[in-house]
Amino acid sequence: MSIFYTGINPLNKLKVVPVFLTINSAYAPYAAASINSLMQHADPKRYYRVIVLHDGLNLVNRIRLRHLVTKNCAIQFKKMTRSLYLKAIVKYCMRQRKGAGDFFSSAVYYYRFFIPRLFPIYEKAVYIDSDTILRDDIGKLYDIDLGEKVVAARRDPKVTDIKEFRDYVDKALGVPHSEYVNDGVMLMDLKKMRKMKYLSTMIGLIKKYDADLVAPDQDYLNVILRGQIFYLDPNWNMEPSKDLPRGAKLVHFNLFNKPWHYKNVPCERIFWNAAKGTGFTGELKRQQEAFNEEKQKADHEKVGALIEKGAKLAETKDPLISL
Ligand SMILES: [Mn+2]
Repeated sequence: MSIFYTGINPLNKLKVVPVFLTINSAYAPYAAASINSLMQHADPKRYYRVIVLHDGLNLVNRIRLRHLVTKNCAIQFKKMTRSLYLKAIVKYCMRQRKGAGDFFSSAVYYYRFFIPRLFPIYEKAVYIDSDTILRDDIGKLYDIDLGEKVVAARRDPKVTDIKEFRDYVDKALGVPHSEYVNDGVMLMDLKKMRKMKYLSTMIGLIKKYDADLVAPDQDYLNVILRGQIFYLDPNWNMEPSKDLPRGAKLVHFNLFNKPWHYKNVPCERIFWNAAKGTGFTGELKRQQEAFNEEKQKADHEKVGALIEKGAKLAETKDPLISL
């Protein structure tokens, strides 16, 4: 545990709502906005513990994030140690990075699957990407009863909407696209994930197939947990849109149109309001200004390349990975 762990420590750990984010230094400003929004919507009668898994977040950023603590929301940092599993993932990512147009070649994406192992004190936890903004109390997500299921997540709208991704999921993963979920917002039953050895199963697939995939961490999840997923109300993982429904509980700035890169994108006000008071606004504004035409072009090309990759991988006769 970091010496910068602060805040409440209620006696009954089960009464705490544990919320995990996984970041590197580059994600710190977005994570700050996300954490800030979480705290703004927290129920004053409950306790929350935000746990940030990172790969060596610098001291300054840890201090800045720690400043966000409130009376009933603690922040804790946990640096990922180089276990054999993590080494296998880092190596896999290095090989993937050589493929052009890859969004998902960072080991940070896989940290969420270490949570069950690293935190045996928790039976259940919420995971959120750092490109999310809360509009409602995350404790309500934590309270959802998973029944027999292992995780709760929403059907991935990018897969529903984009034909190339639908074909990719059906053919390359062998998962019906209507069942495929986004892993950017999840309620995880950590006890069940420990019991089924989720992490070592995933590492096994990585080692066995060394597959070049469109969204590897998420693709493995969908293959490993097929049939064991609770379908979350889409309001808990909404795409930004001009007319965001009133019931939206969380906005996820997934893949394109990040408000810290582009002006005049849907839900940008929601993002900038959440960033207010975090101490990161200046940095975020500068990032947006620096995101010139050249960078925008490269960003669009990356998205195009990802869709193309999906189309190409969908040409396979057999799934690229299977249990
Ligand atoms: Mn995301």
